[in-house]
Amino acid sequence: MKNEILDYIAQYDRIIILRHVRPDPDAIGSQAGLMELIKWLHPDKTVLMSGESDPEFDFLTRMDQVKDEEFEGALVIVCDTANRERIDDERFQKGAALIKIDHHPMVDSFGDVEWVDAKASSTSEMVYELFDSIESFQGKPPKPEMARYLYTGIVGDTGRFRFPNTTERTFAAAARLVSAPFSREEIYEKMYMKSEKMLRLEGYVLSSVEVKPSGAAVVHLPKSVLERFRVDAKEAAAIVNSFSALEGLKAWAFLVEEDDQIRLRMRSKGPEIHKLAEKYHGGGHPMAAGASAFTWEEAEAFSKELDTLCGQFV
Ligand SMILES: [Mn+2]
Repeated sequence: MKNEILDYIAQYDRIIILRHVRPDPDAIGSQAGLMELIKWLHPDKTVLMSGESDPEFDFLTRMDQVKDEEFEGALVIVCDTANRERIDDERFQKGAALIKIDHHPMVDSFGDVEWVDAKASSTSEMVYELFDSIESFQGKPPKPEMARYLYTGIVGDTGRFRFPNTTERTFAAAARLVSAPFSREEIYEKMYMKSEKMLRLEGYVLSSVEVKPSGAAVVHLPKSVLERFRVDAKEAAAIVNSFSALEGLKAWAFLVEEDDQIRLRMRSKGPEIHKLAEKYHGGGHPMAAGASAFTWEEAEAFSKELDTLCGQFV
């Protein structure tokens, strides 16, 4: 599979790399890491990244402005995206060939080549392994920029090497990546330093959240609460992982009110939640998923279903 992908890359002069909407560190990390890898391997090729820019990741990299005609004859590679609907650039089919590289469980098959490895911690880990498979790079330290992107993606999707998706492969990748000089401190600071207001919000949520007998917990974060703590919807969603240690908890959701919808940020320690996410206009992993409700009634219906799902799980 890796060789097939490298063969495709060798055949095209222009390569456009995409990833999912509402990017996370692994989406950007795998996208930008793959770009650096291809540029290193083939300095003459044009490699572009497309997708909406997210200020949160400006410290990492920025997207290119890719013109429609640049898709013509190009190889398009989509990273970290299980289904076509979540690809952040609807022009993904305008290229001459399409490749998918992803670690989510297969939900939507697309592309001329699909490399899906649900056992990988992250797509960044897979891109690292693509790099590691290349003969001419054996024994060489990775390029610092590439290493920085891939390391960031792995750190993001493993919760700093704490989640059970962290394996020997993950540490093998990290071990070689950190042989390149880049600031790990900067990554941790940008991604995890919590401000005072975030700590206050976390305290508020932890003291008000109630774990139901089923093991489900739902945290309501309407605009009034966000305003009170002076955080935006994105910042509020960032503390969703702070709850895993609560007594008796099986699965939980943050209901975060945005301008046009209520985002349902779900996490689980047992019941598989991705199917429920799909039912509510979303998707994701069995233990981490995201969805949307468009009214509070719909959000309530979702909460009931989460409760039932947890109740059925033993
Ligand atoms: Mn990922």
